[in-house]
Amino acid sequence: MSSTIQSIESILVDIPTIRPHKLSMTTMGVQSMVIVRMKDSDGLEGLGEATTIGGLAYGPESPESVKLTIDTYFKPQLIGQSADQINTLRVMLNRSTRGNNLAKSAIETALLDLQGKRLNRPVSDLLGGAVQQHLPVLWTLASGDTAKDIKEALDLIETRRHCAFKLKIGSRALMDDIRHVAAIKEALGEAASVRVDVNQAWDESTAAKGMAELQAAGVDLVEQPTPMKDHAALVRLSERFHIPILADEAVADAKDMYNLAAAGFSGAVALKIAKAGGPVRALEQAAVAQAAGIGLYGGTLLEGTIGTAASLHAWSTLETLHWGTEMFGPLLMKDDIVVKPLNFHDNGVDLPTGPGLGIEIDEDKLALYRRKD
Ligand code: MUC
Ligand code: MG
Repeated sequence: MSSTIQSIESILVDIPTIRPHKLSMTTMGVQSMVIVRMKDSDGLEGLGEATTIGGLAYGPESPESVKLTIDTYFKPQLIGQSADQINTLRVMLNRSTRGNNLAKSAIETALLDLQGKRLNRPVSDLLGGAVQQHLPVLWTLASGDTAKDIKEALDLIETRRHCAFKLKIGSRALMDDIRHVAAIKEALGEAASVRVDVNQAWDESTAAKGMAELQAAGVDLVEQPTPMKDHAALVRLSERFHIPILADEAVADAKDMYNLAAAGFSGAVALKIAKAGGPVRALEQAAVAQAAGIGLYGGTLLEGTIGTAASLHAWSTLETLHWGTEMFGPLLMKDDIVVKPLNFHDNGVDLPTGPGLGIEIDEDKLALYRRKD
């Protein structure tokens, strides 16, 4: 007899960041996550996480709305169902609920963790097996201060924690941003890869000027320069410049990926389990991108360790991550709610081992950081 879902708890957790993290749409001083604890009739527990950036600044779901969606809409449908029928449960939630992919991702992650624990296999095995055990991870420089960013990067290069950097730009005047990026690229030199993320802040003509300048400065990749819904602008810019574009907000799932590729886009895509609605859906998107010759990149919404581990299990099954990953979320936070943090070293991170996600909650830390009503 298969086990059934007995209980689902969703917990809001707030952890301060190590420094202000400045993006074009918000500055983060704290990261808020929803942690899902799903128990089955055998007493096993699956963990899931949903995270976003800056409340409602980044996308239409907030941590609070994710909690409400899970508690009010998903929980009554899921309790009593077979916990191992992950595809059936995904179809059920997709039929009953439009969108809300962050909440769906947290549930799919908890189901995968539970299944892995039941079968005594890591989540990567449930997804076909890991091709790589150590994944490259970049770091985002987003203090907003050029000298501070250079110092931060040089320290990280020295300790071999990271050798690739993403700079968050788009909130200042174009040439101020360009000077900031060019100074950092010059200080770090050829050995470090420097990329930028504009988070949709430019219109197409600003993007054209910006991309020409960034190309000349030796930047490797420009992420989401223009508004997410303007696929035509991304296509035109990708035809016009040889510096590649990374599509992020423009592409949430396999269907978006197909539409953008069919419109003629070339470049790369940031896969995110949260955008797609879970690790399995993110890998469907990866398959479409691969078929269209679009480069892969393991993206984050700055998840904590649970969401980061779930993403790593998915990305580890991909043969090639052309642009590596940015799964550094736990390092941006001052503390963690797990017993054994992920092991970041040699410009990357180890895939956690053990059944399920390979992650265990630290109950004291969870009690400390959970939001008090
Ligand atoms: C984004 O848009 O890519 C990923 C890294 C980071 O610093 O912000 C996120 C979101
Ligand atoms: Mg981005």
